[in-house]
Amino acid sequence: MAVRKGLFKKVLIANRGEIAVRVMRACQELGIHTIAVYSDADKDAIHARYAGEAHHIGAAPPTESYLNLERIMKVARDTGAEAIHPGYGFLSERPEFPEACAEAGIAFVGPPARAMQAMGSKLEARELAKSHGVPVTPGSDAITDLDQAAAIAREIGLPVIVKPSGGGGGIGMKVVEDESDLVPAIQSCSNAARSAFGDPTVYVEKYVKNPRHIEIQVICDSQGGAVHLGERECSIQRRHQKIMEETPSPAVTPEIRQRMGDAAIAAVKAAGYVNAGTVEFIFSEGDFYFLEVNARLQVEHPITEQVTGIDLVKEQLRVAAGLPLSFAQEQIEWRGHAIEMRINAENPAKSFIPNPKRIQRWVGPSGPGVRLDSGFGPGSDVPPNYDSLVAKLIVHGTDRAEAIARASRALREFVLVGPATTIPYHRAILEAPDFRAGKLTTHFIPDHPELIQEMQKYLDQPSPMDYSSVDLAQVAAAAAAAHAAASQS
Ligand code: MV4
Repeated sequence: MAVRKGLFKKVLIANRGEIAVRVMRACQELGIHTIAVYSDADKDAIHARYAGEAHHIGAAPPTESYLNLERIMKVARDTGAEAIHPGYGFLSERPEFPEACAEAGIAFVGPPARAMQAMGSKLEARELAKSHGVPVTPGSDAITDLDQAAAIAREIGLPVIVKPSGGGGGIGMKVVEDESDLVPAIQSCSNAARSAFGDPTVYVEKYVKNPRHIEIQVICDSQGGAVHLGERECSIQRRHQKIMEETPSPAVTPEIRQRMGDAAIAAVKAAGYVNAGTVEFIFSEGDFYFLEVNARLQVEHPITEQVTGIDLVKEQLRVAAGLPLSFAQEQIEWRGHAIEMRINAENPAKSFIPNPKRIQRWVGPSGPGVRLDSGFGPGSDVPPNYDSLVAKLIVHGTDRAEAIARASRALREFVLVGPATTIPYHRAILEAPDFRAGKLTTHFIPDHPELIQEMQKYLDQPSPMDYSSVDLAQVAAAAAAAHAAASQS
């Protein structure tokens, strides 16, 4: 990487929605000129209006716009962008992106292509981690022989989980309880892996039952500096989509945090990683096992920012410019407790089916310890072409009890009329005794089907912040009707 004297003056943000706005907010504060890109579906989007300049890159389908590397690179070259921030999703973890940037002499605000490549292969990442002393579950190399697979599974001991090497996020994974199910599981996983990732390679791991999903935030500079910023508890997820995250984890002690943090740093350093990244672990009965590395800034990064006071996007921009991190490990202090709730335009009562609609009324929650990251507002259209995240509500309190109370308070204030959303579902989670007791596993959502019923009582409760109608009962009825209509359609 070329050594620079200071920060960038012009940055292109190759993304949309809340994360594009989040990155531009950091740029705005740093005096960096921002360049947005947008699709047909996002002509009036906030991210395009927020930027110093905005350029149309194509039609609404992602493949014709936010996934079109050539178009994005052309805008970057034409506008003289010195750096590109990829956000998350879209092209953010494609090694071709940092490669194209290197070729164009533009800094990529993310890891080098070779580190990204290494982390993209889950088997390679696992081997790298293992060889650097990071705990992994007992497992196999790439399965090449179906007859050998049975012997391997017997050696590891059932249950096992069959995983694709080509990509993470739970796609194609199969849990095997009976030996007779092993070969079909390998074939099914391999087929899914081939079509999703273009790589049929699979491997087998000992299956850890009812684990927590806990991840460590790391950031590395190009001078060898590497720090961890503690954990995020991400067990509350549905079909591998996180719904609510918190930090610290109710299960992690300072001693465990230190061991997980050291392991996470060892894993990313082994890969020559630079920039912000996340090391995922499964956690069970006090033990943790490496899963994979997410080579990007994640959706849930704000809870880490709230408890550490560190702006991860500003640090990303520093390290991408060749500057050292602005702080050392010893300077990091974790203060209080933070929770993020993903507010999706989805109907929880109907298997969380997306419900993209125009936002008719919107009053964001505010007050002490409340942060709202969104790329939408009153009058915004939520397009059907992209994911259904409309806002992230992040609360911070002195301890977990205050954070929970603050989360409930903020959700009560939030006026979001138009699409059905996950707001009432979050209110139900916050009241659940298991949640309050910190009893969390990756099966929390399927284990608590009653939350859908519990959510109903919030549908006809008006927000005290909704002044758009004199008749609050009428406002409540409109919100309930919107949910009811979404349930029928
Ligand atoms: C596992 C596991 C249990 N044992 N590996 C899923 C996504 C990817 N990041 C890794 N995942 C898991 N790997 C072993 N050896 C549990 C998960 C897992 C999970 C599994 C089923 C349903 C939901 C899950 C949520 C998080 C992690």
